[in-house]
Amino acid sequence: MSERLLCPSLMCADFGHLYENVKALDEAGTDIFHCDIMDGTFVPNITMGISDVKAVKTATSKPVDCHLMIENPSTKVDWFIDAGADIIYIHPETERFVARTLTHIRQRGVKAGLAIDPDTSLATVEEMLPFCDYVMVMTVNPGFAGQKFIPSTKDKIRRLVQMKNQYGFKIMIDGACSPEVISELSGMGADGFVLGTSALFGKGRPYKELMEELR
Ligand code: S6P
Ligand code: MG
Repeated sequence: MSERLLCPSLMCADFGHLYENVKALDEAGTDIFHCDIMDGTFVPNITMGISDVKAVKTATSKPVDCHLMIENPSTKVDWFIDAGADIIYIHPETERFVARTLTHIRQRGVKAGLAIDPDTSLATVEEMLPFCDYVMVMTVNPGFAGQKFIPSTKDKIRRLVQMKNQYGFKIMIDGACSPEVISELSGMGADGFVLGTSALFGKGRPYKELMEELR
């Protein structure tokens, strides 16, 4: 089994010491840094923004993703690409022309991803999959860290695993990724995990120790 991608969720980091946190997470073995971008409209919260993404990029040379939980992302993806994003996720519910926006992201030399909410059916996104480098299954409703895992999302992951070789995307999991969830979903064929409060932050233990245990 290939190594799974470990992606710390920086909205859970200590923003008073963001630079040092990113450095420590980089040394601890981060594969991809995950930045949650919210607009207070699509989801009832506001977290990181363009300046934060730029600040993260000064602290690491590892890939940085931007998970856009914002309405009409087609008008804003360039802001995040210009800030240095290496991967951009959009939500299908927020965009009129999803394939066009995913294609635009790729044409700018950035990997394109789709984030699928717990209540968004695979049937409604299947035609979008050929345009994706990553498909991120939300295992909580987007907006907040520290929520409970929604078990019904497992069936969607199982069905996506059967499609991933045909389309060539990686399956990422976002939300309540505890060590137990990571172990179970890795076994099912998920390729990577966003690490928040369930596995990495607020544990009072060094990131390196926790990430080595997860591997
Ligand atoms: C939620 C966001 C996520 C969270 C992450 C937190 O809207 O997209 O990336 O930051 O899920 O992880 P946890 O372990 O606290 O649920
Ligand atoms: Mg996220």
